[in-house]
Parts: sequence; structure tokens; C-alpha cells
Amino acid sequence: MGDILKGLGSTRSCHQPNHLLQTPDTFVRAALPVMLNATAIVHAAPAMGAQFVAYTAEMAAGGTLAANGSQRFVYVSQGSIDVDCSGEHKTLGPGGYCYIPPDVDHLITSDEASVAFVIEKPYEVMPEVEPPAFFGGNSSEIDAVPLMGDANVRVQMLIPELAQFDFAVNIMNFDPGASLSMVEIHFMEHGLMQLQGGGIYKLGDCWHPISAGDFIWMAPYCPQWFGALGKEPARYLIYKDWNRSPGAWL
Ligand code: UGY
Ligand code: MN
Repeated sequence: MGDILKGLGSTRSCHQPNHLLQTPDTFVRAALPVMLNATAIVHAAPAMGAQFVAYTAEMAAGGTLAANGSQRFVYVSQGSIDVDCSGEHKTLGPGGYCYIPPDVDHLITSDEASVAFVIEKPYEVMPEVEPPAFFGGNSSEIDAVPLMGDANVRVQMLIPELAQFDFAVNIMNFDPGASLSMVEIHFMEHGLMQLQGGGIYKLGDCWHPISAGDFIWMAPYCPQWFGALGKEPARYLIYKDWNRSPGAWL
């Protein structure tokens, strides 16, 4: 979209009761209380109906992000960060990620300008299940498994499929022209960061062109479908609440 149209109030961003498409031209930056030499673009928060928080942390060289009591998932898209979690240490470059358990003291530091996508969610305890421990890796080391037998749509699970974890983070890989085989409607909500390529996302009754750098929130039960367009693969990182009963009273 041309700059002239942007100047006249036009954007692909769209906020509906059951979804948000947030495109980079509408990103607003604000430092969070636990940040130094860093700013956040907050994408999803309870203020808009989400049960989790998702933000992009833009960290200058020497920037820090301290603990806030929440469990965290951190995915690095640019630069390099160091994570010190109660004496355990990891250095993460592009594609690197880590899981940080709730109520654990930790400090995230960047030695160079870095960008990380952060998810925070209150941990839902499960009786007789030990809470998870700190771990990390790189998405390039995770197998890509065909989704429902479709070799053109492959899923990488960045968090192990264990009852300890109350959320999942996957990378969905679409070959050009590939699409989800069905319109999904489910009780879980999603936070999605488009990492590469683009296509068309159907969300509720809307059809949105999307491209790398866009963020999407999907409310529970938001009808959702994606088809990849263009000549390069489309990849997105997607959060969902997972492994817990949909009824808190059960
Ligand atoms: O895991 C999921 O629910 C995923 N297939 N949803 C999506 O890509 N919109
Ligand atoms: Mn889904």
C-alpha cells in the first residue's frame, strides 16, 4: 500500500470482535516496566480480550528484559540474546527460542540490536503434574511433520507434547499454493507472527492479504483458514492454549 494512502488513514490492520490483524505500519512502541534500553510492540493483551500477552521486544545493544513472574516463551528473529535463568545460561540467535517457567528469576540481555517475539501467560497448574523446567533450542533443529498427511503443509512443534505445558507454539510451513485443508473453528485462541512469505487469511467473515511482519490474534471459535500465495514458502509462528480442560470447573 502506497505511503499516500497510509497518510490518508488507510491500512490493512483490522480489529474485529473475533480477531485482530496488526500490520507494521500501525505498530506503536512503548517500554514495559521490566525493560531497559528496549521497547515493546504489544500485539495481544487482556485489554483486547486475549488470555495471554504477546509482544515484540526491540532491544538495543545492552538492552535488558527482566522477569515479571509470568512464564515466558521467547523467539529470536534478529540479533542475539543471552538468557540467564537462575544460573542456567543460553545464547539464542535467529530462530532460537526458549521457555522460561513461572516465578523463576531470570534476565534477558542483548549484546547487539536484537528483536524477539515474547509470549506470556499465567500458568495453569495441573494436579500431580510437575511444572516445566527452563529449556531452549533452535527451530532449525525441529522436525517438520506433515499436517493431517499433507506434505505441503508442515508443522514444527517448538514445545514438547507434555501435559506439563499449558500452551503450544508451532511453526507452520506452507509451500507456495498450499493451504489449510479445512476452515478451523476451535475453543483455543491463537497469537500468530508471520515470519516469511504471505497469502490470504480468512478470519471470521473477513479475507485478509497478509505478509511477513504481520501479527494476528484469533479469539476462541474464530473461523480460520490460510492459503499461501507468491513464489516463496509462507511460515508463521503460532501460539495456542493447549493441554488444559476447556472448562475450569471440570
Ligand atoms: O494448530 C492450529 O490450530 C493451527 N492449524 N491453526 C492455524 O494455523 N490457524
Ligand atoms: Mn487453529
